[in-house]
Amino acid sequence: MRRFKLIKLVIIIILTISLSLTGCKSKDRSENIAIDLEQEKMVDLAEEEEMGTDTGGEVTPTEEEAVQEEIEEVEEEEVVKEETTDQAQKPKETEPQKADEEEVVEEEAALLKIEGKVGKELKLTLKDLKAMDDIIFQADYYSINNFGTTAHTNFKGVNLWKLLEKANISSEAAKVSIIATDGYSMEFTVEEVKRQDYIDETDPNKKLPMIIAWEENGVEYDPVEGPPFKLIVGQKEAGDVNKPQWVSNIDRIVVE
Ligand SMILES: Nc1nc2c(c(=O)[nH]1)N[C@H]1C(S)=C(S)[C@@H](COP(=O)(O)O)O[C@H]1N2
Ligand SMILES: [Mo]
Repeated sequence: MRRFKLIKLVIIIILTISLSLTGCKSKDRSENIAIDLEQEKMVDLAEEEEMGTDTGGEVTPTEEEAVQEEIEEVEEEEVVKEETTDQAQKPKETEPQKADEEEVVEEEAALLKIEGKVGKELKLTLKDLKAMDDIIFQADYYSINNFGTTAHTNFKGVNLWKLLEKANISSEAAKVSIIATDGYSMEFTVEEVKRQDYIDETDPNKKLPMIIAWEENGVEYDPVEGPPFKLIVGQKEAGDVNKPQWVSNIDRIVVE
């Protein structure tokens, strides 16, 4: 009887090793399940034999056959399981991939939209903006935020008023809203957008337009973080807290 148990133990060990070595390298989970299942079966088998007719320590051909049958059953189940998990996993694997691709496409196509009271509504890519040599503007803008933090930041972009002229802004237009993808928005009067003399209170010689920037301190915005367009405004007068007006990740400009 002891010998018989030893043989069964050896068979279980061999089976466990051989199963863990075969075929299911990329399917760790189904492999483990298959091994658990197999071990359960072997335990069942051992229990049955323990309770049933004792053959006196000899492994009879019938018992060997039974063991072999169990092995084959387990292996078959394993294959079926692998197939079903394959089928179940494939759509799960491809769907997020598709979503990623769509995201990439959206990023590539990040468009600055100009809508409302304009002769021609525009949908501009970063490339389109960069090609507008005649209205590109670069300068250091001074900023003050709500906490009183001040800074000078260099921006490169296009002159917003000249961009709206390219879109044939209507003479009836009164307001311009700059709307970001996160819902943040700023509204200006057409007169405010027209101004080309915003100031840097630390440098009385500067006259600054409102711009749509794509580059900050020599670094372009990362399109992964949103549309790479940011509204920059100088100060109206000394002490003007202008930084909250700088709208990041602009989705569209609406003229009303
Ligand atoms: N899209 C978007 N732009 C935004 C904001 C925002 O929440 N969303 N916050 C504004 C405020 S209140 C400030 S002070 C500045 C902060 O700019 P920073 O994040 O570059 O410091 O961004 C402004 N632009
Ligand atoms: Mo802010």
